[in-house]
Amino acid sequence: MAEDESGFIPLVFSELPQKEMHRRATEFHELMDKRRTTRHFSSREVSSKLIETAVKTAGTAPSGAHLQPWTFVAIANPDLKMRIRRAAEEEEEKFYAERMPEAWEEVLTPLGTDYVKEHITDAPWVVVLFRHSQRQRSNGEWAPTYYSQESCGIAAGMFIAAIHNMGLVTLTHTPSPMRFLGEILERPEHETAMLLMPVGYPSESAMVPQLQRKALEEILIKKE
Ligand code: IYR
Repeated sequence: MAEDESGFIPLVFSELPQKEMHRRATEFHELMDKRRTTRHFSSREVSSKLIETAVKTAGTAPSGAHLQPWTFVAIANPDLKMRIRRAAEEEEEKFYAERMPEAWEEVLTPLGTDYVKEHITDAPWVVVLFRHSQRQRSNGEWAPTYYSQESCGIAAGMFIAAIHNMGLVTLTHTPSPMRFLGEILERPEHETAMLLMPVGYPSESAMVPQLQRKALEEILIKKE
């Protein structure tokens, strides 16, 4: 494929037959509909290759001005996981005891969460997604990134889908505040921790809340 002077190349796109499109669409939905978030992880090992592949998949996400404003830190080291858990629990204990507003409690209580975060030490891997609020030019100067929240949100979604597709589970955990993650993981100032995702097998007694997903009619408005 010849490169154009403008730096553009032809799009690689292979059209699928209609029937195949419908088959794949349904199959993918059925797969994703089986995804559940659990807080109960087995400590069974997971190959680091699988984590690498999930991060590579996340790294295919579209991003504002293609700045790819993300860093994934994948932690298997038990001491680091323990330090993260202790710090997360310290913050979460204050949140659950003092900081949680009543309206928040109303929707969180049915999900049975509390300040104890054993998933951080149980899971073989903890992946922390850091969002870049700034980028460094090649001359060392700093400049903004664009739509980094949206970009990292999309990348996180793709990571979650990749983990589910490979037969593992993850949990989107947002310890609040999560500044401690940058400190423990020694990330630079322009990177802000956004999401902590334990990854692994579910424990044999893993539970999930009995939830209902909204019906299509509740989430889709068609204007034809
Ligand atoms: N960050 C806390 C609280 C929490 C908030 C929401 I919104 C959740 O969906 C679940 C938990 C925690 O992780 O426990």
